[in-house]
Amino acid sequence: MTDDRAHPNRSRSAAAFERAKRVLVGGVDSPVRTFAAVGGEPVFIRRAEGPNVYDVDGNRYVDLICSWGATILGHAHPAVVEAVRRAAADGLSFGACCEAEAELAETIVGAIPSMEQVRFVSSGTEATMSAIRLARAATGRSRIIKFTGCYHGHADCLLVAAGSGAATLGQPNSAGVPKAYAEHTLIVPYNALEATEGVLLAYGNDVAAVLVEPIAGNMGFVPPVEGFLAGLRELCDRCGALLIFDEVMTGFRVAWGGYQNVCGVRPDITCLGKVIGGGTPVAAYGGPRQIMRLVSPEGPMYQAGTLSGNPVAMSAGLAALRACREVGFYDALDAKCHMLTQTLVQSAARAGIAVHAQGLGGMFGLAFSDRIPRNLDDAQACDAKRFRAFFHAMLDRGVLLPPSPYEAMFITAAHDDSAIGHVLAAAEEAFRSAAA
Ligand code: HOZ
Repeated sequence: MTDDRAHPNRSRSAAAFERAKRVLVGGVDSPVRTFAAVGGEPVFIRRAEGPNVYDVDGNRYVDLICSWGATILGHAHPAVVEAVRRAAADGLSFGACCEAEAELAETIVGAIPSMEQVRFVSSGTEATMSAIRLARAATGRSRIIKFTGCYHGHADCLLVAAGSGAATLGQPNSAGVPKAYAEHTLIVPYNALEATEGVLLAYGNDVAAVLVEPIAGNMGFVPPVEGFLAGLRELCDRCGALLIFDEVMTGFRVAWGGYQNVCGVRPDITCLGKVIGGGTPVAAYGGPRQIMRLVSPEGPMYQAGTLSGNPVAMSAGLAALRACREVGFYDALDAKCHMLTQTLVQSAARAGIAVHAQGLGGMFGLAFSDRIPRNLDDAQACDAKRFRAFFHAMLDRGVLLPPSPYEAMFITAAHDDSAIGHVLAAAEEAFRSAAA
């Protein structure tokens, strides 16, 4: 680690933040970008390439945010950039049908057996919001079950006991959500199958859907315990509720298709986002034809969007998935992730810090705790103060982590030995500094 990396100059970022704060709420367009949980001010990114982002002061960071998981090939991947360039030259938006929509949908349904049809939207929030509407349309029921600490975007009924920025900023139940909307959302701790059964039995006739992140990625990285997802499937079947997997983060991120291809549990509806857009604003929901035919124009459930299926975004998504489909892509990513997480744990132990790291594919979490987190209570019991110290020590050494202990971290195919080596060398010093 060279000395010039310690205490880098970030004066232009500071000025950019001052300027932004005058006209943007809190200086940001999404609360997860503030440094509220770690202290200090956000770095402003000027450009990104491969595993790195460069701030407006010219500092380089190995990026472990990776657009919250969206960039799986690395930043500005030549194939994706070229696809975007070509598509853009033919027109940025039509608001009319284009062939790339069906092509991307074919790729998705070819990868995910539970999905026969897809509807593209522009954000994960739209995907989950629409999936719930669809479940309600399909069942004629109102209530949904969601798990504490899971985050499914910012639709009213989902901002209840929410993770991600809502947990980070202490706003798990948002202001502005009418009580009547929130009342339709029943809350259960993540990984608590018995509690889910209790709630389903109590409200069974009125539960439209159980909505779950098959790996929770908004309270760190919390995998399902053995039998949890299969148990949810069985409970939903028993009670006539639909099972919705929010794979906005895990879809094409932890494995080709998503986590459902790993765990073998088939949801009724799947939500996707992030990777399927190759870094552009694309999300989707989908499922069997028999459920999807309820969506307008075939059915009575209305949902629409000017930029849905946008030609540039579809082309970016196609280029990204084409590269991910290469043989060995996810095995290589997973091996790298495994090596990274194991070495980080050893490094923390050398500094006398208890850290649990878990990951799959290109997604992982670091929990500053002496026990493996299984739910939000466990995540909240992690040492936030130590995470803060670690975050800044890493930032000063050229590694950009999500500025919250409640977020998952990501690597990409472009995180080569040199980038991973840089992260590990920085972490060796950062753990020591956080232990002090
Ligand atoms: N969903 C992402 C966090 N887990 C970040 C997107 C955002 O809220 O800006």
